[in-house]
Amino acid sequence: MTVVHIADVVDLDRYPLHSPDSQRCQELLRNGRECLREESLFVLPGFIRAGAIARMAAELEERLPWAARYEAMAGSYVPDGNDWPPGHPRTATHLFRYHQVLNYQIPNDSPLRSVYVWEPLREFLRQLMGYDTFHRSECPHLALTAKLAGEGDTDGWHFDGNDVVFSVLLQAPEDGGEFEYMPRVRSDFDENYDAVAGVFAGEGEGVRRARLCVGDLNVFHGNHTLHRVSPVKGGRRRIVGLFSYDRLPGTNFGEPYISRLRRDTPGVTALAST
Ligand SMILES: O=C(O)CCC(=O)C(=O)O
Ligand SMILES: [Fe+2]
Repeated sequence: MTVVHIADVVDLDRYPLHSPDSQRCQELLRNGRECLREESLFVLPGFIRAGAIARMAAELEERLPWAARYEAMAGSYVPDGNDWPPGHPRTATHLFRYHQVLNYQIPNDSPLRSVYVWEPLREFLRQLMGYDTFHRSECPHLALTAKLAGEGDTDGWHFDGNDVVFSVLLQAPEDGGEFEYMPRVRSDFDENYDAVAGVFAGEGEGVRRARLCVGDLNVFHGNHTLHRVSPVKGGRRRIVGLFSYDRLPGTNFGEPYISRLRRDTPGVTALAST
């Protein structure tokens, strides 16, 4: 097993998260909180060093034959158990299709995992979000995961079920695969269905397009911000690493998403999930 040194993976000169009291860290926290408040998106450019990115991308591409395939028309919301009338944004479905390398398929000595389990990053993100507690997910499938999107693959419009998503783009496609989002379209108090329906209808006013850059760490408020990844074009896959944390310890994503992955992926033996 190769020993991974975090200094070879994360640009510690630019992001000295191991020195949380440093002026630089405090400045990053201040700036990050403001970006999240105003834009719902905070980008740490060049967080991962170029050499490590190449290794991460290659490692994930190697696992493509065993990756789970997700391919479904799915809704934008985590189901709430209510019957919504036809035509309501809660009943709209969009195409989601990509390969997903699951947590248990990513080796322990992977540089991607070394970033995820790096304590200073978890603590920095906790402070950034202003949470009292902040834990890595314990889901065997989705705690640390990567999506690989080839020609035509896409993430449809959706809200995430958790508060924040942390992503690192590891390989950009030739074209397409853009991250599109409508910042804070809803809040805990107002679902703003008319605006959501407007986005679905392609009216797109207020929709932003971010061309994520390889190696940047993106912190994103996905629960209140409607977002999607437009269809990838060309032969080079879009590869993104996704880190999952939660305010509660021991989180496990479980069904129904995992059973869907299992159903769409002949030959994949997924671990039993809760
Ligand atoms: O691939 C991305 O950039 C975002 C993925 C995403 O929105 C998700 O996994 O929920
Ligand atoms: Fe998302």
